[in-house]
Amino acid sequence: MKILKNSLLLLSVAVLSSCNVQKEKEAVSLKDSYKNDFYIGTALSADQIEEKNAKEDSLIVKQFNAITAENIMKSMYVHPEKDKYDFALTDKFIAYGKKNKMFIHGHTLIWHSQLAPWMQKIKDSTEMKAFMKEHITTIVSKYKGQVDSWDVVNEALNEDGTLRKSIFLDKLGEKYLVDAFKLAAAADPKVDLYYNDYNNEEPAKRAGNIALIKKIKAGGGKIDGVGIQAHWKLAYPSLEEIEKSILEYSALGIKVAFTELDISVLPNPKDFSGADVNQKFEGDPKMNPYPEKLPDSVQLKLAERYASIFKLFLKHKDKISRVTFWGVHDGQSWLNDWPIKGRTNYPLLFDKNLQPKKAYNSVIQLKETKQ
Ligand code: 9MR
Repeated sequence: MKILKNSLLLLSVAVLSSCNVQKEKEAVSLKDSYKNDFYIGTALSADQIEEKNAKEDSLIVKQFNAITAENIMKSMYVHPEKDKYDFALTDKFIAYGKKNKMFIHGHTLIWHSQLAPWMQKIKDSTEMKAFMKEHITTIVSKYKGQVDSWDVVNEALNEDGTLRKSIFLDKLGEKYLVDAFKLAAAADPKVDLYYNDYNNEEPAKRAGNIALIKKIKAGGGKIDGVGIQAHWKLAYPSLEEIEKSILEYSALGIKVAFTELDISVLPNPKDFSGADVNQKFEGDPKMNPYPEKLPDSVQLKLAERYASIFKLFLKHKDKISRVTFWGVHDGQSWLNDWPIKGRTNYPLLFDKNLQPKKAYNSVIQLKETKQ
């Protein structure tokens, strides 16, 4: 009888503890695992902001504590006509972030791309100056104290580190950069202000970016951080260049954020010599090798790549404010349609069915083994 009682006891202890392990597993999330390190963010589509899919919504709320709007805050949507702003979706975005106690990042104020057609017709410096002042002041003031950080200027640099010949540079000269930061700071003195770009971990562009940040500071602009977009590949950029970037940017006394992280696993047209991007490759099976499923071997490579990147981020967590993924799950990624339309890419931590991938486990495990 006693033996039976003891074995029953042992059995129930075992069942209970395996339930606990299961519960713990379910409770684990990116945002909780990294809560003492940096924010873990995601970019939201319009549908996600409107909570159209309950499953996606619970995944977002469970895993992430920072949000960026993937598109709806860009000029063409928010300021479609000279005298008309459309804040319907941006208001919802802010409300969503507040409701879920998330860090809210504003993307983006001054960007040459996704401009409204009327903006592209701005003809001289007077008009451009007036536009910048009105646009930045209106948007930043409206969300003063609600948006936590802004991308004030996005993608102003060429790959060689020189200034991109954008409509802003064309009409105003390089002073537009410091002016943009001054205008944003005047509208909300407490919000964090960022310069955001891609490939700015590469040496030449990084040097240009550092010079730019110094100029903004020297000109009296307030700049609090640099956004490294981090649209990366399995093999590029090297961890060395990423680490150098973290160190060199933070030596300027600013925060470093990784703002649009994703890792493409597909071949790049540029890998094929003499290749023109686009059309030519559409529908070419060689360029879309995994239309149904990512092979385990590549899944593993992606997991290893993510683990090594997050290991580096953790090493420098005192310098990193936020790591944001460019999308919630693979199904919504812009990389399914760029640089070639209609491919199936696998760049994020959750698959198109919202299931965590090996890469998710590797990022979580890094914290479990560390603590
Ligand atoms: O992910 C965005 C995609 O849905 C848009 O069509 C595209 C338009 O330019 O912008 C994408 O987001 C970009 C971001 O705003 C700035 N950095 C590069 C991102 C990927 O292109």
